[in-house]
Amino acid sequence: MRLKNDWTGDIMAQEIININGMMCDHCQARVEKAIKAVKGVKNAKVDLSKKQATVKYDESVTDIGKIEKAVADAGYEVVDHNS
Ligand SMILES: [Cu+2]
Repeated sequence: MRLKNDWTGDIMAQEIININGMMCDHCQARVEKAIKAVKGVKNAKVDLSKKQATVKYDESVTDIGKIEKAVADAGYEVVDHNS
């Protein structure tokens, strides 16, 4: 999904990533921190009950593969993502 910012003209990509292995608030915070640490990510929100991360990022800087790798490197399993 593409989001255009009418004020700046920036186009952000938004993806929802389905993640397995998050058990508690600690896991949620860890995944969110890992995603936000990826250069080009503008925002990340992790929903523990839905097992999903909603990520907004600049496609000219990063891509979904790098973001998913960051989740995996933090110790969690990426199931898939919805464009
Ligand atoms: Cu946990």
